[in-house]
Amino acid sequence: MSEISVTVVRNILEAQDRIAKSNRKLFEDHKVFVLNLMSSPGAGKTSLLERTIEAMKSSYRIAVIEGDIQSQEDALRIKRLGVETIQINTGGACHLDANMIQSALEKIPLNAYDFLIIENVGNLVCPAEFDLGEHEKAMILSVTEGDDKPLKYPLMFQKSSVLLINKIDLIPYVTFNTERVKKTVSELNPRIQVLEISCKTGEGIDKWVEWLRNRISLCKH
Ligand SMILES: Nc1nc2c(ncn2[C@@H]2O[C@H](COP(=O)(O)OP(=O)(O)O)[C@@H](O)[C@H]2O)c(=O)[nH]1
Ligand SMILES: [Mg+2]
Repeated sequence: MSEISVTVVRNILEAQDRIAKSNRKLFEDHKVFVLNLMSSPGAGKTSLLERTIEAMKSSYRIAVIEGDIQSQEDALRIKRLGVETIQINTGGACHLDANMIQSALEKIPLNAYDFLIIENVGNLVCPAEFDLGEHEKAMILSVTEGDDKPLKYPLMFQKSSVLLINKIDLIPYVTFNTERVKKTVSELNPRIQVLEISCKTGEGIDKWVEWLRNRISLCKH
């Protein structure tokens, strides 16, 4: 890479950091708890949003930003639950960035919400590298992806506050060593909390909702 292109890349990254800081200030000023939900495609992000919204929408004012390379599929699934949803199509980019969130925020009156969930683009690598201004990052690893993923893709596990091991209803049919994942992940990130869930049966969702309730309430003070 030439010196000029290195400088341009650095300027772009610094601009993204500034925008992330300004998003974070906006969220704090409005006392809205913001979660960045990440995983590989198909791990269960939208399914978890559906479960979460069903469990929490009577007590909290929730808005959702859906990130996808293309299509409105996920936004349509969430809108069906009666929740304000903004779809961002990245048009090829494999992750959301702070600038895209800032543009989406023009359509979301933050003072009308307690909780904003951002479903990032399905990808186990790039989303972890970009600060959106969120309070917390959470990630899903589903049991069909294999128990070696924390070793292969450590960054997302290091950056997340919570790891949700999803699709535990499928454990009898796949080779997945939950203890191995927990051990690797706690070595990569000692502060990470691991929750075992099934979006299909609803198992473990109560603990996840409890974690969210605590975080939302911390944001209000
Ligand atoms: N068996 C099982 N299937 C699940 C579970 N959670 C999600 N799925 C399925 O996994 C597929 C991908 O889910 P989706 O929520 O769209 O994943 P996303 O791409 O991460 O948003 C869908 O067919 C879901 O029905 C689960 O806990 N158990
Ligand atoms: Mg989805």
